[in-house]
Amino acid sequence: MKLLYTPRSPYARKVRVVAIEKGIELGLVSEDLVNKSPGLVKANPLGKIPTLILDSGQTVFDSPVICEYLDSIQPKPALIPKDPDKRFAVLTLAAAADGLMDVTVAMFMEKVRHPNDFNAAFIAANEVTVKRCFAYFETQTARLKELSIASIGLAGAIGYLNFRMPQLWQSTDYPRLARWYEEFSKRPSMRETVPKEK
Ligand SMILES: N[C@@H](CCC(=O)N[C@@H](CS)C(=O)NCC(=O)O)C(=O)O
Repeated sequence: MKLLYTPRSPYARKVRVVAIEKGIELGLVSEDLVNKSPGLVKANPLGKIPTLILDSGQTVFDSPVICEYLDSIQPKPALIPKDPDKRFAVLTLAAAADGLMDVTVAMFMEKVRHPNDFNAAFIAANEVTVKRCFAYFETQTARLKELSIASIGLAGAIGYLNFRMPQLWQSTDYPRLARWYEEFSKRPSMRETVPKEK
């Protein structure tokens, strides 16, 4: 199994953490997202990472689907509960964590594309969303204590925000979330996948 990824992507980090926690070995193939490889665009018409290529040649994307695939081939530890109430609570929290990644990536890309004349109103609106998400996650720490697709996704989302825009992570405003994040970040799977540029 090969994972097309970049070492900075929070979506790819989520998949890598899931694989490490489950003891699944992934062959990592680092991709250039500016000059996309024929292998990437053949495997995924969207040209996005993470994309998983199975030994059979079948491809699986995007990151929530890859995580579900990994959870189905190696059920332990279970990261997506089966019980409907728990399942949709965890999946909803995971969707919020993915959304936090989306917002952070969008702000970062706006500043990369327009370093001198970025859309300040767009950035300000997204910063408000980031704060709203943190306030929401601050109320969800009891659920986050369990290792799940939601806790893994959120830790990766906060890690990415810290990597790109550390000034937005005002941990003193969210004491329970900050304590949870500090503890979660000690996991070997998190330490092994800390985002880096190359
Ligand atoms: N919803 C997707 C998002 C993946 C994504 O946006 N990946 C970025 C890198 S962090 C990417 O491939 N960007 C290249 C592009 O959009 O052309 C997922 O969860 O996998």
